[in-house]
Amino acid sequence: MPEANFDGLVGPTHSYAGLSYGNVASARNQGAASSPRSAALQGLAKMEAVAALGLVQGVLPPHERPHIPTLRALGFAGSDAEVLARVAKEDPVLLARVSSASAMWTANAATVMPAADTRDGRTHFVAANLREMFHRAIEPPVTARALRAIFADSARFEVHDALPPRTADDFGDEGAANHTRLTASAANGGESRGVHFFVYGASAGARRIPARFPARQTRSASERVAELGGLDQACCVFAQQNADAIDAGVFHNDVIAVGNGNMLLCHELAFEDRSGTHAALRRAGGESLAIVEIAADEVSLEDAVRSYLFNSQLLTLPDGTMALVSPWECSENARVRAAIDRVIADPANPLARAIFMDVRESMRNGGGPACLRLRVPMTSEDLAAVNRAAIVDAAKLEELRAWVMRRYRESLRAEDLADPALLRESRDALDELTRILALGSIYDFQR
Ligand code: SUG
Repeated sequence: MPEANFDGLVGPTHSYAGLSYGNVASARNQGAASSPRSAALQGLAKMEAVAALGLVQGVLPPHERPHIPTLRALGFAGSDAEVLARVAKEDPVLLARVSSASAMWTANAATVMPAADTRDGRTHFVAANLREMFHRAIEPPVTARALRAIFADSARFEVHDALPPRTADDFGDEGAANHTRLTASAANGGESRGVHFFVYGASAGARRIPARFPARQTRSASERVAELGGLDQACCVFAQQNADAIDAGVFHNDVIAVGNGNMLLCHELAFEDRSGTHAALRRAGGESLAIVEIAADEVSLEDAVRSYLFNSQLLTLPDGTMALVSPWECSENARVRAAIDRVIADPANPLARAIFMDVRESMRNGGGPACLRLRVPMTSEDLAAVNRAAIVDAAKLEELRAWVMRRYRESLRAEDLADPALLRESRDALDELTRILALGSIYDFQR
């Protein structure tokens, strides 16, 4: 069975607050009006398109925002409305931070290590601590609760809490956005054994680190994640991301490389040690691995970041061929489009087709198709143990679309985040969603 994709449903407070330093789209769109409703519908349309390819498509819920418990922990007191009024007046940036719908990018929810590869024969999820950005660092507890509500069978699944953010060493972890599982053939599901490729931006012994923007993932975090999952060292490859790429806006590895099955599609400037990284992958992955590289004179780093070519989803279809689900922006850039056509035409790799999707609301915050999904390789027995209410079919998609149309605002501006009605609307929406997805009480306001 090909791996399943769990997409993040965009939350009712989706906004553009310029919160992520080093993410050029987030900075560029700071202050623009957003459309939570369009954003959520675009996400649902992508889920529908992937499900229509014959793949298992799941959904992960948005988080409760604005997150009042964080504000109370910072000393804001009174009724919820008073807390909102005070923070809006004293610290509007903090209000934007606790209101971000950033949990939609579920590639940052966790790292997934499937049963076929782990010591105890169970699938392990390690929630990402996302400690580099305050607005994201408040996600892990609810992410872990949501994953536990969906992957509840402890005989098959274990969901670990996020790594403690700072100890003697620095454990910044951004989840699957810096982790790629490769297999010996296009078969990427839970039956195949995999090689785990961890890409970090900083490590104690790094020769170079980015000069301008933060390196969010550390090597020590990747190593702890692999250990928690119970991976054999022999099936792990650790590599440093190119510092210049981070400084050009590649804040996660999944903005410069995407791998699936026996194919890795990457930019020439993805890794600090290009040939050493390729050689290590070939040693671990074997001769069947197709490393498809895009040269800088074919697609510049700037075009890669603008189009989000490498944030396409690379999917194995039920017939064993691969498809690329790319952002619409890739089809609008002639050089990027030509590069995709070249790779499809090349018989030396399994890519057979590309599909272009409109996820512009997410793209404006630096989140493409691959950011919006968490991959979970499973066997059909694993799938039978998953909470089925979180798997989408035509009826569930219709129900979710109707829920969005009823509950989400058409447009949102920064000043709306202080509106107590928005908080109420969001909680009511999420309360209903936990019933639609049979999640139980995962939100603080429900406990
Ligand atoms: O963490 N943007 C997200 C985008 C995450 C993309 N994920 C992957 N590459 N896997 C981030 O930078 C911007 C929010 C704002 O500015 O309002 C934001 O959080």
